[in-house]
Amino acid sequence: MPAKEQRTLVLVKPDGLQRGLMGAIISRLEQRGLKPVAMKLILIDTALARRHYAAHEGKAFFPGLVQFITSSPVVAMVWQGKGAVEVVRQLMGATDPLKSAPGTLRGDYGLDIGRNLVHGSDSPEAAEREVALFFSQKEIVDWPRSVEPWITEP
Ligand code: D4T
Repeated sequence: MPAKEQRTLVLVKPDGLQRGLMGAIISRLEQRGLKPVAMKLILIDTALARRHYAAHEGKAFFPGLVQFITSSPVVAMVWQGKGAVEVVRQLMGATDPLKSAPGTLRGDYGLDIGRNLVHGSDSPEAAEREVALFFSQKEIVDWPRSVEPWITEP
Protein backbone atom coordinates (compact mmCIF):
# COMPACT_ATOMS: atom_id res chain seq x y z
CA MET A 1 0.00 0.00 0.00
CA PRO A 2 1.42 3.47 -0.88
CA ALA A 3 2.67 5.39 2.20
CA LYS A 4 0.12 8.21 1.87
CA GLU A 5 -2.83 5.80 1.74
CA GLN A 6 -4.87 4.33 4.58
CA ARG A 7 -7.19 1.37 5.01
CA THR A 8 -10.43 1.49 6.97
CA LEU A 9 -13.13 -0.99 7.98
CA VAL A 10 -16.63 -0.28 6.70
CA LEU A 11 -19.75 -2.25 7.64
CA VAL A 12 -23.08 -1.95 5.86
CA LYS A 13 -25.17 -2.70 8.94
CA PRO A 14 -28.25 -5.01 9.03
CA ASP A 15 -30.63 -2.11 8.35
CA GLY A 16 -28.65 -1.20 5.22
CA LEU A 17 -29.01 -4.70 3.75
CA GLN A 18 -32.64 -5.13 4.84
CA ARG A 19 -33.58 -1.81 3.22
CA GLY A 20 -31.74 -2.55 -0.03
CA LEU A 21 -29.26 0.29 0.46
CA MET A 22 -26.06 -1.78 0.19
CA GLY A 23 -25.48 -0.71 -3.43
CA ALA A 24 -26.15 2.97 -2.72
CA ILE A 25 -23.68 2.94 0.18
CA ILE A 26 -20.97 1.11 -1.77
CA SER A 27 -21.51 3.42 -4.77
CA ARG A 28 -20.81 6.51 -2.68
CA LEU A 29 -17.46 5.10 -1.51
CA GLU A 30 -16.57 4.04 -5.06
CA GLN A 31 -17.54 7.38 -6.58
CA ARG A 32 -15.38 9.26 -4.08
CA GLY A 33 -12.35 7.38 -5.42
CA LEU A 34 -11.71 4.89 -2.62
CA LYS A 35 -10.68 1.37 -3.63
CA PRO A 36 -12.22 -1.79 -2.13
CA VAL A 37 -9.57 -4.32 -1.07
CA ALA A 38 -11.77 -6.80 0.87
CA MET A 39 -15.48 -7.56 1.03
CA LYS A 40 -17.77 -10.29 2.48
CA LEU A 41 -21.36 -10.85 3.63
CA ILE A 42 -21.43 -12.28 7.14
CA LEU A 43 -23.67 -12.82 10.13
CA ILE A 44 -21.75 -11.34 13.05
CA ASP A 45 -21.85 -13.55 16.16
CA THR A 46 -22.17 -12.19 19.69
CA ALA A 47 -18.48 -12.72 20.49
CA LEU A 48 -17.33 -10.69 17.47
CA ALA A 49 -19.95 -7.99 18.16
CA ARG A 50 -18.77 -7.62 21.76
CA ARG A 51 -15.12 -7.35 20.65
CA HIS A 52 -15.93 -4.89 17.87
CA TYR A 53 -17.94 -2.65 20.22
CA ALA A 54 -15.76 -3.28 23.34
CA ALA A 55 -15.36 0.49 23.88
CA HIS A 56 -19.13 0.73 24.52
CA GLU A 57 -19.38 -2.16 27.02
CA GLY A 58 -21.38 -1.06 30.09
CA LYS A 59 -23.26 1.73 28.30
CA ALA A 60 -27.06 1.68 28.31
CA PHE A 61 -27.28 1.16 24.55
CA PHE A 62 -24.72 -1.70 24.46
CA PRO A 63 -27.14 -4.68 24.71
CA GLY A 64 -29.39 -3.23 21.99
CA LEU A 65 -26.37 -2.48 19.82
CA VAL A 66 -25.07 -6.07 20.06
CA GLN A 67 -28.59 -7.44 19.46
CA PHE A 68 -29.02 -5.23 16.36
CA ILE A 69 -25.62 -5.88 14.75
CA THR A 70 -26.07 -9.68 15.17
CA SER A 71 -29.73 -9.74 14.05
CA SER A 72 -29.22 -10.00 10.29
CA PRO A 73 -26.25 -10.06 7.86
CA VAL A 74 -23.81 -7.21 7.30
CA VAL A 75 -21.40 -6.51 4.46
CA ALA A 76 -17.91 -6.10 5.90
CA MET A 77 -15.39 -4.28 3.72
CA VAL A 78 -11.95 -2.75 3.73
CA TRP A 79 -11.57 0.44 1.67
CA GLN A 80 -8.24 2.00 0.79
CA GLY A 81 -7.14 5.46 -0.35
CA LYS A 82 -5.70 8.80 0.64
CA GLY A 83 -7.23 9.84 3.98
CA ALA A 84 -9.59 6.85 3.83
CA VAL A 85 -10.44 6.85 7.56
CA GLU A 86 -11.52 10.50 7.65
CA VAL A 87 -13.11 10.40 4.20
CA VAL A 88 -15.41 7.52 5.20
CA ARG A 89 -16.37 9.28 8.47
CA GLN A 90 -17.30 12.39 6.46
CA LEU A 91 -19.30 10.39 3.92
CA MET A 92 -21.23 8.64 6.75
CA GLY A 93 -22.18 11.81 8.63
CA ALA A 94 -22.77 12.19 12.38
CA THR A 95 -23.54 9.10 14.51
CA ASP A 96 -27.12 10.34 15.00
CA PRO A 97 -28.79 10.58 11.56
CA LEU A 98 -30.98 13.43 12.86
CA LYS A 99 -27.77 15.47 13.20
CA SER A 100 -26.19 14.29 9.93
CA ALA A 101 -25.99 16.76 7.07
CA PRO A 102 -27.96 16.08 3.89
CA GLY A 103 -25.60 14.55 1.35
CA THR A 104 -24.12 12.18 3.92
CA LEU A 105 -25.22 8.54 3.97
CA ARG A 106 -26.92 8.81 7.36
CA GLY A 107 -28.29 12.27 6.53
CA ASP A 108 -29.85 10.98 3.32
CA TYR A 109 -31.08 7.56 4.45
CA GLY A 110 -31.44 7.50 8.26
CA LEU A 111 -33.60 8.80 11.12
CA ASP A 112 -32.55 6.83 14.22
CA ILE A 113 -29.18 6.50 16.02
CA GLY A 114 -29.82 2.78 16.56
CA ARG A 115 -30.40 2.26 12.81
CA ASN A 116 -27.60 4.34 11.34
CA LEU A 117 -26.83 2.08 8.38
CA VAL A 118 -23.07 2.09 8.23
CA HIS A 119 -19.95 1.80 10.37
CA GLY A 120 -16.54 3.26 9.63
CA SER A 121 -13.42 3.10 11.81
CA ASP A 122 -12.98 6.35 13.74
CA SER A 123 -9.14 6.54 13.76
CA PRO A 124 -6.18 4.89 12.00
CA GLU A 125 -5.53 2.89 15.20
CA ALA A 126 -9.15 1.68 15.34
CA ALA A 127 -8.99 0.85 11.63
CA GLU A 128 -5.97 -1.39 12.14
CA ARG A 129 -7.64 -3.21 15.03
CA GLU A 130 -11.00 -3.57 13.28
CA VAL A 131 -9.60 -4.70 9.92
CA ALA A 132 -7.70 -7.47 11.75
CA LEU A 133 -10.85 -8.41 13.66
CA PHE A 134 -12.88 -9.00 10.49
CA PHE A 135 -10.29 -10.09 7.90
CA SER A 136 -7.25 -12.34 7.66
CA GLN A 137 -4.25 -11.05 5.69
CA LYS A 138 -5.16 -13.52 2.90
CA GLU A 139 -8.60 -11.96 2.45
CA ILE A 140 -7.16 -8.51 1.70
CA VAL A 141 -6.33 -8.12 -1.99
CA ASP A 142 -3.75 -5.51 -2.91
CA TRP A 143 -4.84 -5.04 -6.53
CA PRO A 144 -3.60 -2.37 -8.96
CA ARG A 145 -6.25 -0.05 -10.39
CA SER A 146 -5.49 1.57 -13.74
CA VAL A 147 -7.51 4.71 -12.97
CA GLU A 148 -5.35 5.51 -9.90
CA PRO A 149 -3.31 8.42 -11.42
CA TRP A 150 -6.64 10.11 -12.33
CA ILE A 151 -7.73 10.06 -8.68
CA THR A 152 -4.48 10.72 -6.77
CA GLU A 153 -1.48 12.64 -8.14
CA PRO A 154 1.45 10.21 -8.18
P1 D4T B 1 -20.26 3.13 14.49
O1 D4T B 1 -19.22 2.71 15.52
O2 D4T B 1 -21.38 2.19 14.39
O3 D4T B 1 -19.62 3.47 13.19
O4 D4T B 1 -20.85 4.49 14.95
P2 D4T B 1 -20.07 5.78 15.35
O5 D4T B 1 -18.59 5.56 15.43
O6 D4T B 1 -20.53 6.89 14.46
O7 D4T B 1 -20.64 5.99 16.79
P3 D4T B 1 -20.24 5.31 18.16
O8 D4T B 1 -19.02 4.48 18.03
O9 D4T B 1 -20.29 6.40 19.18
O10 D4T B 1 -21.50 4.37 18.42
C1 D4T B 1 -21.50 3.01 18.04
C2 D4T B 1 -22.91 2.61 17.63
O11 D4T B 1 -23.78 2.62 18.74
C3 D4T B 1 -25.03 3.14 18.35
N1 D4T B 1 -25.46 4.08 19.39
C4 D4T B 1 -24.59 5.04 19.80
C5 D4T B 1 -26.72 3.96 19.91
O12 D4T B 1 -27.51 3.07 19.53
N2 D4T B 1 -27.11 4.85 20.88
C6 D4T B 1 -26.27 5.84 21.33
O13 D4T B 1 -26.67 6.63 22.22
C7 D4T B 1 -24.96 5.95 20.76
C8 D4T B 1 -24.00 7.03 21.21
C9 D4T B 1 -24.80 3.76 17.07
C10 D4T B 1 -23.54 3.52 16.68
